[in-house]
Amino acid sequence: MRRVPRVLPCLALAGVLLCSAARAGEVELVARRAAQPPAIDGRPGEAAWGEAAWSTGFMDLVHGGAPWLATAAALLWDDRALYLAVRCVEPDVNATLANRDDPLYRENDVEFFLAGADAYWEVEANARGAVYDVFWVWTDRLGPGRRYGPPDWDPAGRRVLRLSGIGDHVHPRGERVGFIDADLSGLVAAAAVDGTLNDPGDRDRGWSLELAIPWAGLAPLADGRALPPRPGDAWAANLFRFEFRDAAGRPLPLLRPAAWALSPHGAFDAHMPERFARLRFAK
Ligand SMILES: [Ca+2]
Ligand SMILES: [Ca+2]
Ligand SMILES: [Ca+2]
Repeated sequence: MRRVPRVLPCLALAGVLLCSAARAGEVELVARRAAQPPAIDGRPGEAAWGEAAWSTGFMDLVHGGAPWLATAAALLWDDRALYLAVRCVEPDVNATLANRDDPLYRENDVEFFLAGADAYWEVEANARGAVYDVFWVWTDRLGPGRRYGPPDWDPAGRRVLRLSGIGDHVHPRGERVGFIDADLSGLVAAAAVDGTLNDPGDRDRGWSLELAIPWAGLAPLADGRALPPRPGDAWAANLFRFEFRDAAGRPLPLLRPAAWALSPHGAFDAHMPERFARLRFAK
C-alpha cells in the first residue's frame, strides 16, 4: 500500500500533534496483483508480499498523532481473492478469544473495513488468528423493496447489532444493523506470534496476520463493480489497530483503547466509511 504524498495538515501545539482528519479518499492504498497467492499461515514472507506496497503510516484514529508501536500493512489481489497482511510490533502479545465472532474488539486486534455505498464489511482478527466479521447495512437501505431486504438481509431471527455511533460520536446517516452471523464465505485467516502469547513475563517482538477474502463474499458490496476488480478500480477501505496498553504498558479502558488507522476519522469511531482510504487495485 502506498500513501499519496499529500500530507494531512498538522499543527504542533503545546507538544501535542494535532492533525485534521482525512477527507474521503485523501489517503490512497494500493493493492498490487499477486503473481502467486500467498500461503495463509500468518507469516507474510512470500515473494508476493515482498513486492507489495507496504504502508507504515498508521495514525491516531482521532487526532492523527503518531502511535508508539509500529504497524505495517499490505494488500494484494488476484482473480480469486483479496489478501491482507499486517505486521504489529508488540512487546506483550495478547489474545484470549479464539472462536468465530467472539468480541475481538475487547482485546488487542487489527480491523479491516471495506465499504460499498450502503453497507460495509467489518473484519477483525487477533494474534490467535481468530476472526469476527460483521456485515453492516445502513437502516435507510434495509427492508422489503430496498437494496438490502429479505430473505438474505432480514434482521428478524438473526444475530444482529444496532449501531448509531461509537462513544460520543453519532453518525449523521443514522443507524446501521450489523449481521454478526453473516460470515465472509471462504475467508481464511492465520496469525503468527514472534515471542510468547499471553505470557507477560518476557518481551515479545510482535505478531503478524494474513487474511484471504474470496471475491464471492464481497458481492453484496460490489454495487455493479467488477469482481474480481479491474486494474484501476477503487473501493473505500480502512485498516485499524487497537491496543489496550499505553506506551508504559499500563492498561487502557475497555471503551477507550489506543486506536491507530491508516486514514484517521477525527472521532473515536471506526464505523465512518466516508473517512475511509481509497483502496486502488493495481496491475
Ligand atoms: Ca504466508
Ligand atoms: Ca460473522
Ligand atoms: Ca509474551
